[in-house]
Amino acid sequence: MSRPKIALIGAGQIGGTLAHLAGLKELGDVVLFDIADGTPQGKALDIAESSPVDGFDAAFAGTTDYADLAGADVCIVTAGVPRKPGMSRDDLLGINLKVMKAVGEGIAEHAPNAFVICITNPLDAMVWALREFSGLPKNMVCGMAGVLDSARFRYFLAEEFKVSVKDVNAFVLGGHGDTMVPLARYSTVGGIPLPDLVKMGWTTQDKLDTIIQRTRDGGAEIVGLLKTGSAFYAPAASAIEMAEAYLKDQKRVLPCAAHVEGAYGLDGFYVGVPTVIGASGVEKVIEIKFDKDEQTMFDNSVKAVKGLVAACKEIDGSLA
Ligand code: A3D
Repeated sequence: MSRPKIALIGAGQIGGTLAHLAGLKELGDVVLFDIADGTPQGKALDIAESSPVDGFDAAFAGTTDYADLAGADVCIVTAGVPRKPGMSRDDLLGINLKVMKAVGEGIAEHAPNAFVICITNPLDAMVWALREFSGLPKNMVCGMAGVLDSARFRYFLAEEFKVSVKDVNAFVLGGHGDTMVPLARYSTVGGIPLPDLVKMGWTTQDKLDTIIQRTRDGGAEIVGLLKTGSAFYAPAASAIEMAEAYLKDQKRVLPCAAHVEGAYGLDGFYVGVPTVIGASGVEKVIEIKFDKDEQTMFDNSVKAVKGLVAACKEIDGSLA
């Protein structure tokens, strides 16, 4: 049986890290695609040369030709431009929308059976546009944001409680932006929900509020430190978790930007929700009950994403 084929569209900071992680985890053979000739080839060769040291078997190729995506089982899309200090994710919309058109058409022609994970920002609008341009089934196209936002929340909570990150679970839903919705009620340390931990006196509501705000600002904090680009290690690890769930039919419960039709009162729209990811892609959207405040935050987030989708339709008439 041949190995799965993983196509990474965009061989920049996240693309290169994705390729390295896919190799280390022996998820399959990797093709790196980019328009910057030399970058995908150079990164592919560099990672391949690390394989004898780390002892993993996988083929790595770099290309500027969409035809080399042929037969890919998974496509992870990071093509486009990242944020610089002072830029919001939404500032990237116009440039990255054009990139999604080229990428969507390339995937439709050469890898129509792939499970597609979009990372390019502004995430919720770009994954919607990528699905529209590619025409792939809606359950086979999703966006990575919730796993990353939840990982940031989990890390900050583990630091606050001085416990292992392994014992902290957290859910961040909604759009990937300033309006994201960290859900304290559904987040736990050793199975104990955060509001109970406040009642037990293990932390204070003020500290929890600060952590929630830091989670919302998590991407900007890294952009501010790096100055030349945005986060890439944690985003890559998060997308690899989703790809692995698909390739190994793990039925993982992961928050991701999924096409939601019916649930949450939405009528065909990409936004961050809890999902089950397995061999059929996004197999289920889990509808949880919000309390009043959570519902307000979620509605706010949906409104922001709808605004971005409307802006996409204005820029590219074929999407209207
Ligand atoms: P970067 O290192 O600049 O890599 C992007 C790559 O895309 C570059 O190598 C470009 O040459 C390439 N590229 C540009 N246009 C095209 C095209 N038309 N076809 C193919 N390749 C192209 O950026 P990065 O890897 O740091 O980030 C990639 C994207 O991910 C950006 O849009 C970021 O904003 C986004 N991002 C999203 C998250 C989420 O949580 C959703 C987190 C971090 C970054």
